[in-house]
Amino acid sequence: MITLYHAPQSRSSRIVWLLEEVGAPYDLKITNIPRMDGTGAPDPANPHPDKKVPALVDDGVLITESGAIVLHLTDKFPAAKLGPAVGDALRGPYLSWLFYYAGVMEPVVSLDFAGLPANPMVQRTFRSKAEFGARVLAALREGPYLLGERFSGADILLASMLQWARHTLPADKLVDDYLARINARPALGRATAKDGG
Ligand SMILES: N[C@@H](CCC(=O)N[C@@H](CS)C(=O)NCC(=O)O)C(=O)O
Repeated sequence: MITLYHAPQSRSSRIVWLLEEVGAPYDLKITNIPRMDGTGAPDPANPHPDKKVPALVDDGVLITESGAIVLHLTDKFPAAKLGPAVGDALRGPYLSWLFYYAGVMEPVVSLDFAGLPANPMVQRTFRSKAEFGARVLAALREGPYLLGERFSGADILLASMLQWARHTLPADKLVDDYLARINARPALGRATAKDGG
């Protein structure tokens, strides 16, 4: 049994979306978290070590971090074809996008949101929005998705960031069309309907 600890309109919303995409039965545990506006509080029932969401428990095993959860679910449900398997030529690009998203894009966007000034150490480690924007645009030019013809868990991570902060990528029709295409997915509609808590 899969249980998702989920706070509405948060990073766990994209995992609700992915669970709808894979079509697996799951239990949604609505979870309190501290919010930026000062509301909310850590939920003692949340098994996440930092009391964050998403936290996924699959057959008693806890998985945290959006990228890890996406990889776990796309591997576990291969029939959904949302994650190229080991041996598939797209596995490398798939892993690269998942880890680039988690290890570079989210930190850069967080620093940007925090209004921190550009810093040589940060630039050296992560580069900047300009570099990841160029990389995404190059992929979408081949498109229509990050892995070419194949929609994947990596698109769920990227699109969920864009749904919240479109300006993190360049103002380009390629990105707008990409987002519109993804926003029309029925699984996203079902997830959004469940996201109110
Ligand atoms: N890197 C983590 C970030 C998780 C995260 O920061 N989640 C936020 C919600 S969007 C949270 O639970 N915040 C509550 C807190 O900071 O205590 C992931 O992608 O899973």
